[in-house]
Amino acid sequence: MLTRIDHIGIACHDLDATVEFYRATYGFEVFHTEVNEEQGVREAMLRINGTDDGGASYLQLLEPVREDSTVAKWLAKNGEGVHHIAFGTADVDTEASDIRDKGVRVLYEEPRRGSMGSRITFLHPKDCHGVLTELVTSAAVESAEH
Ligand code: V0V
Ligand code: CO
Repeated sequence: MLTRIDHIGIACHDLDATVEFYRATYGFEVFHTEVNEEQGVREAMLRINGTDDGGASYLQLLEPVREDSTVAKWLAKNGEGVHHIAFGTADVDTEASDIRDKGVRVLYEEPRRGSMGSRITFLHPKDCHGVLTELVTSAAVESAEH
């Protein structure tokens, strides 16, 4: 079951300037930042509905750290904007395999490391009516179950 919108990924050229826009305009603060070398991004997570009940969601601001990264390629073609949406689930492995069985291309054989220790995979946008779709199991869910 997909139970929530975990985050919306937004590609930007200048992470610091984009963080400042979201702070000055909406009052959103940075909850977490990291560099994900494998994905080729520097990211800031801005938490929304910031209660501790696990129901929070995030804006994930993404700046490429390599010219050959997926986000750099996307920015060169499209400019800044919404890059992907991510649905939260307690079990990314089962969701990914169920969705693969429906004929949708799941990009990774096994989920990979995502933001804040989560496990993530992606569905091909061409199989999802133009939306790059991520499935994510947060580290909090992982540690509660294992
Ligand atoms: C590409 N396309 C997209 C798209 N990226 N459509 C909607 N949204 C996107 N973000 C379309 C593109 O316009 C082309 O359509 C077609 O797909 C092929 O694209 P391409 O430019 O040739 O690029 P590819 O095929 O080399 O790569 C596209 C895929 C790649 C989706 C395979 O971006 C990928 O592997 N993405 C998953 C990883 C990722 O995005 N990581 C960054 C976020 P036309 O022109 O042929 O019609 S990392 C993250 O979210 C983390 C760490 C986290 O949440 O924790
Ligand atoms: Co993401």
